Amino acid sequence: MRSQTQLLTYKHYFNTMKISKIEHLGIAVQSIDEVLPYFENVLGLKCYKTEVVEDQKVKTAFLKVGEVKLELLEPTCPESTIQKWLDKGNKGIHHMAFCIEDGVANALAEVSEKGIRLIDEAPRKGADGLQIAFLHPKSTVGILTELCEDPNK
Ligand code: CMX
Repeated sequence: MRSQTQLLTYKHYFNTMKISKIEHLGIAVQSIDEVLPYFENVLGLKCYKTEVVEDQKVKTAFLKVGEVKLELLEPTCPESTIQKWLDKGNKGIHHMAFCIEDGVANALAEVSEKGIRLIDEAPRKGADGLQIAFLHPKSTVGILTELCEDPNK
């Protein structure tokens, strides 16, 4: 395990992943139906898709703000990581997702070398047809971070 000082310098690394944009902000909610009127009727955004991601135990709803998506996350069972997070009294923004130009697999190899703790060792299928991988918030300044890649681009 690397020390905090080593983690904070990264001086001898020349390469960094190429982030093209924020892909989405993940927002944890107990009920999509209950919060959707706020996003649609107050903020004037439009939900364009809902999808259940079985292996993540979540139902998702997507809205767009310009190029950036908001991903509402509703737990589908008590064992869902989203339900556990809500049960601890948290709510609101749960994670931040970046679009990686040069591939999630490359980025994982690179950040792992830098001592960042991975939740996913390899890209896997996420919502909205993306390949995704999560980095642990304990090594990403407290922000649960998702790396995303559109396999069709
Ligand atoms: N943001 C910041 N910190 C978080 C966090 C979050 N969203 N979720 C958990 N943590 C922190 C906790 O506060 C805890 O800190 P302390 O040890 O200081 O108390 C630490 O991380 C560990 O949390 P935990 O509740 O003990 O452990 P969990 O078993 O819940 O696992 C995590 C946490 C991040 C590994 C897990 O939630 C995970 O794997 N997340 C990634 C997958 C995910 O979020 N899927 C749903 C989204 C679906 C999608 O977008 O496709």
